[in-house]
Amino acid sequence: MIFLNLFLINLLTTAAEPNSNIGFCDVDSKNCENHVDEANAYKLIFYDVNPPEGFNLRRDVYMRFAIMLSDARKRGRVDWRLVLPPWHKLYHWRSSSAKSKPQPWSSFFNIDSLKSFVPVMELHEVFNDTKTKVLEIDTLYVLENFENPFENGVFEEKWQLNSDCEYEGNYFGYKNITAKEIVCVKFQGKISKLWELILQHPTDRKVMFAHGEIPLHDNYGTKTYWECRKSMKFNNNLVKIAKDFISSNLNCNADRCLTYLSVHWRRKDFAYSRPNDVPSIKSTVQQINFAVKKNVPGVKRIFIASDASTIEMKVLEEQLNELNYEVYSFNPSDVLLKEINEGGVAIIDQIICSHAAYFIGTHESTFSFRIQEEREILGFDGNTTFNRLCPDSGLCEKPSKWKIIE
Ligand SMILES: Nc1nc2c(ncn2[C@@H]2O[C@H](COP(=O)(O)OP(=O)(O)O)[C@@H](O)[C@H]2O)c(=O)[nH]1
Ligand SMILES: [Mg+2]
Repeated sequence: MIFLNLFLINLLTTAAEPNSNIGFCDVDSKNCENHVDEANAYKLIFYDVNPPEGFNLRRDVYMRFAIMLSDARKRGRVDWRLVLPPWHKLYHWRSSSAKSKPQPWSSFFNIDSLKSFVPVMELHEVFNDTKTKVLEIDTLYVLENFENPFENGVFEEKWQLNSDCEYEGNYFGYKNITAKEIVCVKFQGKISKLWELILQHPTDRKVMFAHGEIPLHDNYGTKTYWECRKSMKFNNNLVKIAKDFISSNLNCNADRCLTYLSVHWRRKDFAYSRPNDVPSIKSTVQQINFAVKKNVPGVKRIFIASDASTIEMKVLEEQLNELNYEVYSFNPSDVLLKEINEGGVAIIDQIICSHAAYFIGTHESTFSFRIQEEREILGFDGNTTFNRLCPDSGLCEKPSKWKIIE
């Protein structure tokens, strides 16, 4: 057994053929450390998402890849690891405190918990393991949509190689990542279909997909979906800051609080691009007041999570104060903002919304969807969760209820 282990270790280090001069470690070199490194021992899947997409759609794209890998492992394909794409200059992170350096997933999530679902690696771990300053992807697949997804009136799952195109991304903000081969592929359908592409180049060990948001979930809302979702626990530091806020401002130390109602009031691009989905300030106040009276009478504290401007927030707060509500929002000090950045603040907003007695979200906002999922995990009654702000007039479709499956 010991012999077999040594043999395997030897095989793996030999395969790496490192040479200290070029950043690798040469087999004959005295400087060569004799250890198995994960990045060389396993095949790696990297992915990237369309730059304008926000944090919460990116969380869903992660789940698609994580579930694809988990399903493949169940079928015996165990030699792949998923590399977590660093968070780099997201469109919504605009403040001067937003770090220009790509952020690892550990800034926001509990990596051990992610790993409990599927083997993932941070990109910096790949660099640590390869002991080189340059990372070369074997094949980078640039995914593109078909012009007409419903050709002949049907949505057919398919892919098609498309010559002549370029990768317009920036490798997560890293200058030292390249690809040996770039292949453009028109793609539509389930994410497990990506294996068909991967198997086109069976010797590849590092494969990347640009526009990882194009492939769809194989199945949405299944038991595996929820297992994956539950493993996406937040970073402990952010959880602690949120719980301290709830305890000291919202008078609750339980998981399911009775003391406040929370609202995700999405503004910015939603306020001007979806005027038929989001209400005016006046109507927002009326809807909050109505929801309290009907569902949680006696509650006086309202927590507002929002990307609204300071002016809009002030007007909303004043109007709620006039109805005798106490209004809370999470406003970090400059020092804390520098430490946790806007991504951390958004997560703290989500955690605080998740624990409220009653939640009202914004229609079709993935930020609100993630809060609803968190509340399902916490065991809230669905009636307190799947609620939305309605437009000032016209139709107000009820949110779909995505109930947890244990
Ligand atoms: N702190 C904070 N940020 C928000 C809030 N709502 C939206 N944002 C920011 O705006 C982004 C919205 O993009 P995304 O996560 O894709 O959600 P969606 O656009 O609402 O579906 C978030 O990631 C945040 O950066 C909020 O209530 N609080
Ligand atoms: Mg978005």
